[in-house]
Amino acid sequence: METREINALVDEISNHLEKPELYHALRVQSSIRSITSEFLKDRNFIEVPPVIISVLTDPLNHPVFDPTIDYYGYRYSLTKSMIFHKHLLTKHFDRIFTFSPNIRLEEQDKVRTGRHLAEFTQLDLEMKGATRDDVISLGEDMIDLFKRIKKTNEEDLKFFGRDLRIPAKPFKRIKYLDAYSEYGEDFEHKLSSEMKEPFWIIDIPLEKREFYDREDPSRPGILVDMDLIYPEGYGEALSGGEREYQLDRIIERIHKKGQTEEQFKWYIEFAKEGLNPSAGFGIGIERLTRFICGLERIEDAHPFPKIPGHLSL
Ligand code: ASN
Repeated sequence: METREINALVDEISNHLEKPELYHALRVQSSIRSITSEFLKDRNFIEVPPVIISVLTDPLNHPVFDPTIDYYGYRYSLTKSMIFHKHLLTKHFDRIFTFSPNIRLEEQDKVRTGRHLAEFTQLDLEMKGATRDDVISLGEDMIDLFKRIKKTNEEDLKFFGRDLRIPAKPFKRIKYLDAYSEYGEDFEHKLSSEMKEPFWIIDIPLEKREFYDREDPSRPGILVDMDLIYPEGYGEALSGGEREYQLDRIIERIHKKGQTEEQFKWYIEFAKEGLNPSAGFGIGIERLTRFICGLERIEDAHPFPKIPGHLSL
């Protein structure tokens, strides 16, 4: 890389770090971290440290580049999400959460969307024996953090001119297939732009999600899971659901996705020992910051944003 290019990048980073938008957004983000963490600890969740490299990580439902590290002859992936670690933990802990750095080296279609970072933090949680309804109401109660943010970060929201609305509970639930038939392929974006309050998309079809979300035994092909979507066009906030925990179901679902048992051999071995029913979700911290502050682009919610396709520090 030429010195000229390095200097341009150094200038770009310095300008970004000086932006008042970043300063105010990070103050809000700092409150989000402490308020959500306090909220969960009050409900008997234990915070666990994140896993950064592992022999097992989320396959995701969309293609990304897969960075791996060869270490003493073993192949580790960088964490795309801690979904499997969360599920394994529910064997020994009733309720856990973690602020988990996720690396998702997105492809060309996610370059400069204003919503994607190749490195972000997800507040990921899981509850043993919980149902989707349990985690939906937990999510709705957690969103009450808006009330505290409005007080604690009054100055910051004033800077952004953001009049943050406190959503009424329960949030609206819309079935995936209903949304699809009314609004077509692009339903998430259309509904998000139209709505004034966050809403749930539930009952996502099996082929649209990873193998670990639980298929409803009474409605084959439909999962007991959900996404929370922000209003005003901000798009997806969180995703989660109930989990497959029985060995035969897990194996069947891996095959249905066209994936191999070899890919998930670690998880399968744990499933042979027995896994618990559980449910949980993960919410992106930078996207939450973006929504609360009303930021146009997610870059302003991170001091060193990894914008897909763009060189960053
Ligand atoms: N955290 C999500 C969940 O709990 C999974 C993901 O990030 N892909 O379902």
